[in-house]
Amino acid sequence: MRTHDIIVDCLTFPISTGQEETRRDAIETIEAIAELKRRHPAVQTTLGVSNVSFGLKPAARAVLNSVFLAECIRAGLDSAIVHAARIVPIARIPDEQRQAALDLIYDRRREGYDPLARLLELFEGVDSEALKESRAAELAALPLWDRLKRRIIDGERVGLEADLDTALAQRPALEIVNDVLLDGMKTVGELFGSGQMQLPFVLTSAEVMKTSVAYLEPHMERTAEMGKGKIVLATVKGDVHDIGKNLVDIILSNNGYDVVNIGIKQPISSIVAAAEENDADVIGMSGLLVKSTVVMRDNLAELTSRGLATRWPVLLGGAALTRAYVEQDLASLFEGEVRYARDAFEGLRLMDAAMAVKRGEPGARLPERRTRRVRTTGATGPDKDLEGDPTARSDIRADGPVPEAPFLGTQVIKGIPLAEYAAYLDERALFMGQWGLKPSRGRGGASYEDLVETEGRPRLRMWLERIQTEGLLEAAVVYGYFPCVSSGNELIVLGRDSTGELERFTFPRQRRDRRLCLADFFKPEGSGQTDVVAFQLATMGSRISEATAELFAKNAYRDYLELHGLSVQLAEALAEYWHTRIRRELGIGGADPEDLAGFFRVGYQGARYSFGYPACPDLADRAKVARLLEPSRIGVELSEEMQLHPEQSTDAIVVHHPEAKYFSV
Ligand code: B12
Repeated sequence: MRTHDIIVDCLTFPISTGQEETRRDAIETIEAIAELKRRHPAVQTTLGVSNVSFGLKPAARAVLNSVFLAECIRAGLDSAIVHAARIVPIARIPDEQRQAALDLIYDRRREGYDPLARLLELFEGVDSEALKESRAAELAALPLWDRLKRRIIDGERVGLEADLDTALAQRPALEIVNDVLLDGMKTVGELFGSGQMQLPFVLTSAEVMKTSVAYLEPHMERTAEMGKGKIVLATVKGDVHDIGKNLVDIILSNNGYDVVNIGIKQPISSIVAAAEENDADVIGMSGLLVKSTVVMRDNLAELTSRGLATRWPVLLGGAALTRAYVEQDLASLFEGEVRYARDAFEGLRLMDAAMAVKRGEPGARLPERRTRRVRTTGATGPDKDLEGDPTARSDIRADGPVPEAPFLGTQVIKGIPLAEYAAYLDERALFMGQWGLKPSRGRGGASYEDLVETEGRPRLRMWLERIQTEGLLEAAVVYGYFPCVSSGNELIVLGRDSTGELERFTFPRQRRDRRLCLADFFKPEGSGQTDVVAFQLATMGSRISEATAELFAKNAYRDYLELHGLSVQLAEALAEYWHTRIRRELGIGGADPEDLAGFFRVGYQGARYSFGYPACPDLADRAKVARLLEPSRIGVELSEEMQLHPEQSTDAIVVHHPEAKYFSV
């Protein structure tokens, strides 16, 4: 039996009886879980949670069970037996109830205070239904204007229209938007900025904002001073990344700005035309590719040469940019104002500042540009490490065995069931990276684990079920094995009979450290041996792209973010799964790790390098991969900009060498 197949039920007992001998039972359970996981990390644990609250009223049980479950998870609990519908998200439990439950769990009695008595008192006369209603009642008890603002902050729609009707009878629609609703969005921005609110909730707030504005719009008179300002937003030429720009659109438009979102792959001529046509106040450009940073520089140069540099302040955002590159390097070439925005909320702050400047508000200005600190000490004279032959091989072993490929040439696999690769989904990348479930900053806020439990996993289950029933995934792979040899920094891909050159890749070599280069992982030409290389290309198909675009168009912001994020992480999961399969086919899967975390740490033999990443940065190489694999057979095309369509697609070169790991050049 394998250790990780053992599941220990840690058991717990009611702490709700008031008897002295049961007071520490929850603490004992939590400590037992932690100790068991410390001594035997691979052994799994489980727990029937609700026993802890036996005898209490249902409403009090829901709170105590939820808080206890969260504490057990923190201690390392792997699984639990609970009634999911009766577990309340920690973030939604009022502070005093959560505190009383925690005090009861950890037996924090003191003179004049018994947490059990406190909990009973708090739930005096409260039943489960009442608990649900209490939040609604709390909201209803607020004065109208506070209530409307609260609705935006909490993303609470039920009863929204009635409140807006009452509001309309008292104040003009425009005033309601500007003074009340936007004030709510401002609080949302502050909560996000201080780390107390996560992206999905921000988007739910934005949805309620959008619904409110749409409801009020027919009552608004169009006046010149109506808009707070206008921005033209585009992803630059050659770049297909949409989601970041669209998030900026959502945040700005629901904070009162007019956004003209002209889409992806936009040349500067179209951006300028849209800005002129719409009489924009600001231009925003987005781009995730390294190449886009150069396109943005050219765009700024074009604005300068056309005498338009000072006409619009320019905001830039996207993964490959850095603050110093924008605010120092690009700013020094640009006669107008240019600023970097790390995220959509920084974009909002910059937009506020730019508009204040434009309105001539006293003291208004854009934030100071931030530049690099200049190094005063350091290397003088030539760097010894950089000397020598730029193609000299590293110390990578060249005498290892060559695995036998199961076939030579390519194969197409369509309709891969989700169940086969779903296990390779990197949940952390999904929840934190894509869905923005980052732990709340400050004491008492939701931890990452709380968020995963209350928001991440339930939503993930919902989406996985939905994409299955709606048939949104068309997972497919094309992959192949080819004979090959290396020559200096080059990898030469050969025809089936090991003769005739099909493609030649030139990879960069580290200029220091081990002087690694991808070519070193393959047998050198003239060694008398031919090596084998695999290429793979995985896609989620186009239906999922269409479904995400529909959600954005419908202003279903949170759903849009979640489905898009999930679809891109599933593309990664499929690629990871296929790499596992290639290792198995090559007979080198024996070193595979036992757990998923090991996979994400590349704890297996060989590595999968995606083009565009540091070891093989040249995106033009994707054309060679496309010639080798012919991905049109699975409905994938490579665009002129070297991007695969549909976007949820990824390609890679797969290396079998035991020393192959990720490295930067
Ligand atoms: C998820 C991801 C993928 C997914 C989905 C890609 C997609 N279409 O969205 C998958 C797995 C499919 C993928 C594939 C590829 N990827 Co990719 N990917 C990423 C990753 C990890 C996250 C991108 C993301 O979704 N971010 C979330 C969004 C919401 O953030 P954002 O766009 O940055 O926007 C926010 C801010 O930047 C800012 N912002 C953005 N624009 C603007 C504009 C204005 C005006 C303002 C104010 C603010 C602002 O506000 C936004 C919201 O807060 C990035 C690395 C990274 N850290 O960004 C690499 C990255 C973009 N990918 C990269 C590469 C190389 C690829 C591939 C080419 C790899 C391959 N060979 O297969 C392919 C290309 C895909 C294709 N179709 O051809 C490189 C690109 C660098 C380069 N060489 O050019 C990156 C940068 C990784 C890296 N470090 O090298 N990728």
